[in-house]
Amino acid sequence: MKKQISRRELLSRAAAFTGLATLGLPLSAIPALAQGEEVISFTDVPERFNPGARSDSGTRYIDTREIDNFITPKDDFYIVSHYPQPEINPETFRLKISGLVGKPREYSMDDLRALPRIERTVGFECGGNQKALLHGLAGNAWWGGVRLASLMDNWDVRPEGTEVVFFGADKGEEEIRRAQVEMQFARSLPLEEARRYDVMVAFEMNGEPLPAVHGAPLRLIVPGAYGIANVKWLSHIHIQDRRWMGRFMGKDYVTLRHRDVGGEMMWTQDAVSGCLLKSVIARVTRRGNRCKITGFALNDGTPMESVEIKIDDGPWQTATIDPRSTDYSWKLFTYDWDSPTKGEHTLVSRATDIKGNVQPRQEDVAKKITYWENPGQWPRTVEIS
Ligand SMILES: Nc1nc2c(c(=O)[nH]1)N[C@H]1C(S)=C(S)[C@@H](COP(=O)(O)O)O[C@H]1N2
Ligand SMILES: [Mo]
Repeated sequence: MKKQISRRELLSRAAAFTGLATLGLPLSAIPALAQGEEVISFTDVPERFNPGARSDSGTRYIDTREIDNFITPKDDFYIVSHYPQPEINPETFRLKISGLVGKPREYSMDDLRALPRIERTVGFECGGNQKALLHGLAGNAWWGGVRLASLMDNWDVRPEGTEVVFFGADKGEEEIRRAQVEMQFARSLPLEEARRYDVMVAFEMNGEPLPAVHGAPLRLIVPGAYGIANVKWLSHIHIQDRRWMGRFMGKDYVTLRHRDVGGEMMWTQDAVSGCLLKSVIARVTRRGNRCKITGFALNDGTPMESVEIKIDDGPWQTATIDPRSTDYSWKLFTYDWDSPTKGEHTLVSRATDIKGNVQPRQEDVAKKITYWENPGQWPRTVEIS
């Protein structure tokens, strides 16, 4: 697949694909190409790449080659749901609080909406994001809701309460040591992490009510974490004295890697939690003799120092980070590539945070067996005609 895509072709494709033309929706969801600008094709796109469609398991990824918005439109945002989507009536819905608290309690949606509202731009990716999907399990949205710490202030959490468990209303059958049990989606956070200033229970996405598929009426947002932490259809919060060990903390979303533990190399298993420093080249456009390289970077919220681009065997060059970026948003970056020569080129990016952490090359990422967490530098190839 080495052809250049014209603006018209791209527009009609995008319209057909999202049904925007028929719905009469604003064109902002369509890649904004300036007059005379064209998209350059990557030559490394997997054959079975099928963005925008829901797979049998309900997963949907974006076409990162079409990223042109700082905020991902809610209808485009990627979807990962491990159990069937629960039906929740927001009128009768109650968020239940239980466990090592002064006394159990409940909040209706009206109770939550009456509290001081906060808004945060938070981007995240699925811990299972990967090259085969062109890293399309990622997005950035503007979430509105209530700060979790201010809710917790009223719970009289007992001193033994050290872990906060978040249950989604979605359930599924799990086979554990040959027993069939029904389990609810759940994740937990240590108390101190749950009380972090930016952690929120969200009921709005991009200024509108949270869509059902993204967790309506309520979801947890843990800025700086992989997507798995952001429990959708949040219906119950339970305080206990130990970590939750369910499927999504103790079995799946667990990275088996070989790493240094006090001077000894060991195989270790860690729950996917804080987002590893990462950048991805997503899109290349061209106008006349000038190319523009665009991508996104994500991390745990440590301020980003730089994103750099390397073309073929050239030096690392500093890209421009979108000034709308916040610590917890994704960071879009662009780089002007003047007068590229004809032929195939390799482009790679690397992110550096202010603590001096540098995104590792693929070969320097600690050896791991499981496919979760893919922060290595990702060289991409394009054909300039
Ligand atoms: N209740 C519940 N929350 C969930 C999930 C789920 O299956 N059930 N999937 C998680 C995973 S793995 C990811 S990557 C994000 C995806 O959020 P999105 O579908 O809104 O993009 O939600 C997380 N929260
Ligand atoms: Mo995920």
